[in-house]
Amino acid sequence: RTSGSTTATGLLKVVSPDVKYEADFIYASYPYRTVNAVVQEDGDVRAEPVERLYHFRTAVRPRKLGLMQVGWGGNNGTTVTAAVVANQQNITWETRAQQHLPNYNGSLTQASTMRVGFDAQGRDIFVPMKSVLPMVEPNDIVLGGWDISGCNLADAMDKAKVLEPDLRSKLRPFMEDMVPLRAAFDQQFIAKNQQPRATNILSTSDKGEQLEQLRKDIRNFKSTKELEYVVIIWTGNSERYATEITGVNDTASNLMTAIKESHQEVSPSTLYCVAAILEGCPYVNGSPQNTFVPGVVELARERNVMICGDDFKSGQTKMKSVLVDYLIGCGFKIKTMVTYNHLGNNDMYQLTDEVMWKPKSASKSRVVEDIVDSNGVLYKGNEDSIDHIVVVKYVPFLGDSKRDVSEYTSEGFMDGHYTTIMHNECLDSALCAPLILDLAIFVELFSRVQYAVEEGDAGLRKDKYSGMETALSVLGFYMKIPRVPPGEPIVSALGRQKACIENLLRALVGLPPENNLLLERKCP
Ligand code: NAI
Ligand code: DG6
Repeated sequence: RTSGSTTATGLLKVVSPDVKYEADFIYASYPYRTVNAVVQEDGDVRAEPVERLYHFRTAVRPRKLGLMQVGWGGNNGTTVTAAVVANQQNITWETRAQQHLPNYNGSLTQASTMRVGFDAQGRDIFVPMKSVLPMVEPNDIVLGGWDISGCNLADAMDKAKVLEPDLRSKLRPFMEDMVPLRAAFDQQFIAKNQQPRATNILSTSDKGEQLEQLRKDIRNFKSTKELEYVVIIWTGNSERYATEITGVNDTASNLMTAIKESHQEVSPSTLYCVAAILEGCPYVNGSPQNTFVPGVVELARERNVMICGDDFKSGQTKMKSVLVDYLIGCGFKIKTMVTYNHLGNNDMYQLTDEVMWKPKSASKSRVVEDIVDSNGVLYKGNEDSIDHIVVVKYVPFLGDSKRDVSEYTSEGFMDGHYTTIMHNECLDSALCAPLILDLAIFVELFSRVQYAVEEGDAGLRKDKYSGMETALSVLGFYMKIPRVPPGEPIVSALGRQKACIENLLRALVGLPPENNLLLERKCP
């Protein structure tokens, strides 16, 4: 390798009059430069650069973090747990190919780096992402959660068949005492084929009582494990949509009444989420259902608790949000995207139910809309769109091994066709598990961030520090359909999403956004 770039192993410390590292907080003043644009009647655009001065302060000390997974005994839940235990205990395992060491590959916080700048010799200096700001170590996360299945985590991990047998048998002694809490269950919301699993459910079907029990579970987990902060992540089965009804789930207070009255359109996932919010715990929705009905969004804002969703973006969709951005970004007019995948895990089994498939199908289909809309040169209006086909099939023999085949056909120069065919094979849950850990780590970090802001010309001044907006769109990188605060456009392109995370981390320590200009070399 000849690039000469270096990845430093220590912590990043920024030296600048705009940045102060104190015992409790890191303070950074950050000029945010953006552009106000107006399309005029004649089609011309008036663009006006504007600047705001942000003052960030980030609490220095990561808190002792608990992660409660809803669906702890599923493929994702057990894979997350197994990986944390294997890393904590430094468990190695053999396959016929080699001996393996535990790691957190696939995680941005643990396995990616960020460019800081040039050194005196003109070499790029990188640092691990986790050394930019103090973050919780995944080995220190305390795990727990609920599942409708009462299997202990060792048995559940064996059933999931994601990890190698040698590793599973070494993990067994550490995981067989881990048993999920009883779950809030409503058979109306998941497929009938899941009902045989439902052996570990709360004894009451009254939703008000279920909510109280879930709140108690969170408080018990926090106190018995002596935790300072708990994040709750839904990695349960993908539910059907709840019907959004005026007077039922449209406002926070109507939703609370609907829960008390055990209204049939309050889903279990909404109950977990409301329990989390009322206990001041952020909630991440890893599936596509509408857990975040308007009443939940309002409640989260009222209580200032972060929410993040919807539906983990782990495999084919992630690739899609790279490839479509690349093709359209380079001026190719994609005409067809035919994307297909098959696998045989429990998640896919339950998606064979047409009603449950609906939200997942919508989630997988909508993921490139904003990228298409961003190029009105190629796509002229709503009728001019892509034939986007999404097919999934259940193939039991393959278990968690997922295969996806995608074909993209675009019109290139003078309408010459450009066809790309891709085949990926992966372990569905091994792709998703690091995202769950990253989400817990980032949510904990961003809940330690506060800001004040001033904008001279606009007369904007927010002197008192406050937390970020509760819909954590900065984590859109991890989501098929990112939840955004009111008025913020959805961004799906993976590169833009990753840049958003990196540039926010940079801003919090007073570094300018990475602009890739390298002007000091081009125009010295
Ligand atoms: P899984 O089917 O193995 O696990 C789901 C678990 O949720 C099961 O153990 C089930 O018993 C439990 N469960 C169902 N309803 C529950 C309730 N009301 N309360 C508590 N537990 C409940 O599925 P897997 O593969 O772990 O995926 C989990 C979720 O993550 C699915 O909704 C899936 O669509 C979503 N997802 C997964 C991705 C991946 O790459 N693995 C990517 C995107 C989303
Ligand atoms: C069917 O594809 C099963 C789904 O749950 C997916 O595994 C999951 O949504 C991941 O989807 P993608 O499109 O990111 O690979």
